[in-house]
Amino acid sequence: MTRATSAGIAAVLFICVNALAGGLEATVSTPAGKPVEDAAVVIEPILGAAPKPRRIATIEQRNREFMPYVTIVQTGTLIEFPNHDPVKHHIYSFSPAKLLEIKLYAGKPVQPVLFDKPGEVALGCNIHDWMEAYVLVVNSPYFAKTGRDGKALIRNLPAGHYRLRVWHPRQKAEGPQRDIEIGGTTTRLKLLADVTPGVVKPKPPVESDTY
Ligand SMILES: [Cu+2]
Repeated sequence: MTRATSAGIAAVLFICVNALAGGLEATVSTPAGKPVEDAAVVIEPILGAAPKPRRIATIEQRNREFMPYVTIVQTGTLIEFPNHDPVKHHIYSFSPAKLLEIKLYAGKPVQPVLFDKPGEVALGCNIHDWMEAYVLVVNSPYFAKTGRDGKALIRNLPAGHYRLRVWHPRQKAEGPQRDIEIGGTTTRLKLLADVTPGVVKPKPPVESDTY
């Protein structure tokens, strides 16, 4: 095969893949119609295995908070926990999907942490009670998190059958899963999540922090 022919085949394949890729734009709101931020919109392929996770995710500690508040990863993803603060953190999880403890540390822990079971993981810090973050581990690479406007966009979805779920750390109950069909265009859906309002926990001034 000449180089020109293989380049031609590659171009055709690229066009075909594009033609079969679709997207999902979901808008998540409360039953009262308020946009829900930090909701996970996840779709899992019903048939066939999902591609393996490729990236390393990061949950930073900055200004004595976890950033971000919600992280969604595919099962098998490594997460790093760099501490950018001048004080130490001591982070933990008692969640069955991932038991975790990184004892008092500064800077970047040597080893990233493998999240190898699907489920919800609640993170806290032994030193700073108000620090709170969540990881949702899912058996799919196709997910997005809603912004302040309640919108989440999942791009480049291979056409096919998927099961859709919406999750939020403060949801009163997880909504029903539903099956959706993704074609060559963007599917737009309005979804509901009944969540309790966030509570701002008291955070003492930096000067009082001796760690
Ligand atoms: Cu801390």
